[in-house]
Amino acid sequence: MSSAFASLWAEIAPIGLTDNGYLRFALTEPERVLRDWFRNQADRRDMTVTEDGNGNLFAWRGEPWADGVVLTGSHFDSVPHGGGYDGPLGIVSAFLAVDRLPAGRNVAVAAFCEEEGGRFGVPCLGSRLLTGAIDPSHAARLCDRDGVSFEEALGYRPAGPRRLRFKAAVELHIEQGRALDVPVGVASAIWPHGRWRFDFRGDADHAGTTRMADRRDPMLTYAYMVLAANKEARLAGAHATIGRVAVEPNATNAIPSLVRGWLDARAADESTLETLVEAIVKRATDRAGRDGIAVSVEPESVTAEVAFDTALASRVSELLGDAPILPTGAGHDAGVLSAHVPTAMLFVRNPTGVSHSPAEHATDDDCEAGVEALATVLLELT
Ligand code: HGY
Ligand code: MN
Ligand code: MN
Repeated sequence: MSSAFASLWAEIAPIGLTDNGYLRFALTEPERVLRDWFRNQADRRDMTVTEDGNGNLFAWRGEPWADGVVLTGSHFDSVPHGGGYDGPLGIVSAFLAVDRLPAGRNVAVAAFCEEEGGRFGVPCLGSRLLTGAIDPSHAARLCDRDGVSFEEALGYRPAGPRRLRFKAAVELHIEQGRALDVPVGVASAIWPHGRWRFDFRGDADHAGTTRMADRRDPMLTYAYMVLAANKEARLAGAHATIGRVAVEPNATNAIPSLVRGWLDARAADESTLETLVEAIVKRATDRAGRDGIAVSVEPESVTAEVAFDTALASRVSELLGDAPILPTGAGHDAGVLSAHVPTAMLFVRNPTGVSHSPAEHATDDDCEAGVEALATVLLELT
């Protein structure tokens, strides 16, 4: 007999599934179908659904936005061709945990908008708007690869912050490293991290007729930056990734005029991160000088280290039979909320640790254990 988790999970598993992982960009068709699914789940539980004017959805047990409600939930959006658990697991688990709470325990389930920053470039966009961590007019103007702005996709100007009167917040999320070898863990911290856009500009020219000595080819300087970032990160015991690049004119037989690469850099502490990014920028700039290339660096989003409420984390760990408490290098909406509301995170074991990939997976048993743990924590906190 399939578990309560497996049958509810099966309802959303096909939504946004491609032949290579999930494509669930914020406010696109698949995510809108997931939002409808969310509203249907809330209706089945007599929960009131509200939007906050920032693209975030909330299902409320009791009075919406009342004092003392405990918030749970996560996000629906995925990285392009990502896994199915990162985000949705926290929302499915939240509805199942609510089913296990006696009446009168007032909780809210959230579906935060654009957590991955995969479409509009700034991660946790919805929770940053809700908490005032980003200016609504700046957010409104963020555009996707097709030039559609967040305001156009939302259908209105984002409302911006509102006073948060939650008693506490708990986000359940699949673990994304290889550090958890029991079904459920508790988060201690989120590494500081950020995204920096490097623009390398050179001279467009003919691939066939331009002598090598006469070229100002930004692709070379870009390639150097990629190698330098990798080297500097290894030396610093930190993480640096360039997973996204854009080339103009992007033609096989044309030397590019512009190569744009996005650096994702993360480290266990602020000073290591700062030193890492400075080293990468310096090496790229020095090399650009030698190559006759112009380079500009734009920080697109920088997220400070999050240290979750230690008393709450230990209380939750104890409640869950001394579940391990561990940090993560992944950003989360819970990290944004933690500056405003006592916040905890529960991790569900990811046997391979692989994430942001179609190979991301958690077992039904561990997901069931996650639901049980979330219900226990919500019962205690409410
Ligand atoms: O990139 C991250 O850390 C998260 O998956 N948004
Ligand atoms: Mn993610
Ligand atoms: Mn996530």
